[in-house]
Amino acid sequence: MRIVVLAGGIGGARFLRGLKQAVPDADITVIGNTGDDIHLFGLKVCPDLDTVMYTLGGGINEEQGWGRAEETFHLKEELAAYGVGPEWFGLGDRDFATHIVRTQMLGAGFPLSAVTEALCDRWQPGVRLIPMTDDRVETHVAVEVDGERKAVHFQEYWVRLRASVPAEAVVPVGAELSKPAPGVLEAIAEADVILFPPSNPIVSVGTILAVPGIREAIADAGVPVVGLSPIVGNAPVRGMADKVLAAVGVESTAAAVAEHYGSGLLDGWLVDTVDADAVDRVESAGIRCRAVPLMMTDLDTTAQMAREALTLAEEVR
Ligand code: GDP
Ligand code: FO1
Ligand code: CA
Repeated sequence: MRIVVLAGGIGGARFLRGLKQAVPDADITVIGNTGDDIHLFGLKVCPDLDTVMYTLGGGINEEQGWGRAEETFHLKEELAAYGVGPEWFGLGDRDFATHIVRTQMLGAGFPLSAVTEALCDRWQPGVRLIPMTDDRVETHVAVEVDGERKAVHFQEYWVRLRASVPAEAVVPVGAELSKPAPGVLEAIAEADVILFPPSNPIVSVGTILAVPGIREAIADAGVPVVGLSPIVGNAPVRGMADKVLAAVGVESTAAAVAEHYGSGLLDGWLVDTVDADAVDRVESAGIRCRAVPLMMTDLDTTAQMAREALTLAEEVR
């Protein structure tokens, strides 16, 4: 079975681990969000691609959900001693090596998709990980700080400001001119099923869908498209999805997120059992819906979520 998954960072990566356990012989292509990417210290950092690569490759810091296990921060401390920041972004020594290799290869002329493949040669994530695009796309968030309206990089909004001020707009800068990376449209066209993991619907899946051609390819693929809600009990399980959903006028409920994707894109939607009363509203929107446990507490529970998603896909096929 050929499965295409549109993934952000932690929510996408943890779901993928469950999917791999549920269907060990599946051919899984992951289209990764690169809107979170940021240039720091002259290096290109791709948080969501790395979170997927490290999580599936066994190198992730499990408690944190991002960054490397057994990490140290000597390089960051040395840079700070020179007064060189930003100090608010925690890049560790082991993680730095990934960004150095990536930046060196990009400088030599390799596209990000080829660089990602090379990095995955080491980590062997067991999926084909492709960035949504080889072009530069950067998610910016419009905020008002001290009466002044300005746009900040998504990482600055989330990591430095901790999403403490309302997001007034979310813009994937550069997306409209970007092209899907090689292999993205082909994977979608050849998929048997397309899954939206419980990733952030605005700044992860939404950014991937903002690359011209990807949304259309999914809608035209003619195969089941099934998503899992990242909103449980009217709140994100972690992160700032509530803030960025508010920026686009969508309430933080499992039903509203399904409606936001819409029946033109989604065939099936899983909500958590605590949101069982959302099922009727989602089905009225023309999207088949089931309530099942959606908390990725351990690998077996997550694998069961993946099986439920594939069962729903068979029902709508
Ligand atoms: P990020 O890039 O690291 O923010 O990761 P993603 O975009 O892939 O996923 C973030 C989303 O995952 C958040 O909106 C969370 O609510 C959601 N999430 C995290 N853990 C769980 C979980 O156990 N169950 C569900 N249903 N959603 C989760
Ligand atoms: N998230 C944080 O909350 N604080 C950090 O200092 C931080 C550093 C970091 C470094 C590398 C990396 O790949 C990810 C990192 N993240 C950090 C996570 C990441 O920026 C965000 O969780 C996601 O992009 C949110 O969607
Ligand atoms: Ca992310």
